[in-house]
Amino acid sequence: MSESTDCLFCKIIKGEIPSAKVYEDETTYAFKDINPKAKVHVLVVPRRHYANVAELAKDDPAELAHIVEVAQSIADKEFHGAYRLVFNTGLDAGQTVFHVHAHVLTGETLDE
Ligand code: IU
Repeated sequence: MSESTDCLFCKIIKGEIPSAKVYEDETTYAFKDINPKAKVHVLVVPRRHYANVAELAKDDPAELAHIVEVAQSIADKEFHGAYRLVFNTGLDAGQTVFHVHAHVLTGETLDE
């Protein structure tokens, strides 16, 4: 599925809801999380709508690899390449927005 009309992150990607953009290219968009859990907390999302990382990995593994590259480049800039990458998957794992997103946590030393 390429787009979901009720999806918050689809609306952010289209500019219908404002966000603090960090990076964008043809396939991928990155913006600051509104409730940061680290000094730098960025969400990296594919423009195409996939509900979770498993769907993305199955349908477009190159985009998943690209999301990791974008995360790496953010951390290279913000914190000498150190970062935590989290994909919450499923309600019981804390996923609240069902448009796949990588949480990139960086900018400071993280607790274990
Ligand atoms: P989760 O893995 O689905 O729980 O992550 C959703 C994230 O989206 C969470 O960290 C929120 O703070 C964040 N977020 C946002 O950045 N902007 C929004 O308008 C909303 C949620 I709603």
